[in-house]
Amino acid sequence: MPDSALPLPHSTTPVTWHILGAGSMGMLWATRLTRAGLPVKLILRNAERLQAYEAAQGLTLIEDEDAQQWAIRAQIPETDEPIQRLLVACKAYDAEQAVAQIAGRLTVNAELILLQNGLGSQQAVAALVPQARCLFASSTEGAFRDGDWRVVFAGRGHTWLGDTGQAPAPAWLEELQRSGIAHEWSPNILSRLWRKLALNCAINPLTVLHDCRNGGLQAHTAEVQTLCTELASLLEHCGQPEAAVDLGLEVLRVIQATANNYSSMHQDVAQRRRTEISYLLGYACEAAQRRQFEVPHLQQLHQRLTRHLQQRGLPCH
Ligand code: NAD
Ligand code: KPL
Repeated sequence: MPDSALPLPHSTTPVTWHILGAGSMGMLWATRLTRAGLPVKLILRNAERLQAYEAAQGLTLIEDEDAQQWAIRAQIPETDEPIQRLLVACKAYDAEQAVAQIAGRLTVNAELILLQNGLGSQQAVAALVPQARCLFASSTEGAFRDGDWRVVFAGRGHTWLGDTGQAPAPAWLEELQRSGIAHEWSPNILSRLWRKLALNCAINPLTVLHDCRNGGLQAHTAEVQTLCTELASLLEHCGQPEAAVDLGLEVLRVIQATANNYSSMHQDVAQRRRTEISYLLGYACEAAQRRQFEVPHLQQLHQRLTRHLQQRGLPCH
């Protein structure tokens, strides 16, 4: 057989990672994927943000006090280019609307990775794009912005990814490995998300109401444990018994291990940013109501937090 008739080697052009939302988590993923040589494109809110980004000439990742800038390509939602793989890195309250803006660009085999904390936004996005495969993620990594287009990798952690449809893990998880993004495929991602939601419900609102670091809750353990007991019953009632196991113990462990930190909700309130309350405490209370399951302490906590936010002129949803 002449050379020209040999089959061509299988083409392995990597799929572009489109990243919707260039905030803390979006930048953290974008810079690490780029560093590994993978194609990445940021989707920014509008032409004004794109212009500001272009003036900055890239994203800066600060890791172990070392800052490196990465010139990653960026575009606006209206760009006429198909999207096959999309990391949704907006806050829970922005995710649905942000995905709606680019829904027309998704290919038939598109995959979305939803990085939002809490629950509720993922289901809303999945319902919006039923043709796409939506993977849910839960992350314990920590990052914050110390300036426009700059992200500080503040806490090493782990990201669990999974498919509520029980489909197998995608082959591109290898790209996360190559990028140094610590991760694991989770066959029961909903259980992980519920567990994290319960942890956040037991800790974050109380740190706001008592205006304290996580460790400050050591002075309120009875209140924390009452919430944990109610949350554990709710998890069992919602078909998530695994997520309920030793919840109270883990909450106390997290309070101790993160004693010096301010919870993410405390930081949001201190910086007068909108919180993700509706996707944490709000979601838990609604789930209970749908099942006519009584959660008086969670409901009272939700009301206290709502009042607290209203009094400070912050959104309470
Ligand atoms: P962030 O506010 O830093 O970033 C969100 C970004 O999305 C912002 O830049 C915003 O402008 C952008 N955005 C919103 N709507 C958009 C739209 N329509 N088009 C384009 N961009 C849009 O938030 P974050 O801290 O990165 O958090 C993202 C999610 O990850 C949250 O649900 C959060 O709870 C979760 N999370 C964050 C951390 C962390 O350490 N930051 C850790 C674990 C989980
Ligand atoms: O995840 C957290 C947060 O602050 O959002 C912890 C540290 C677990 C407290 O709930």
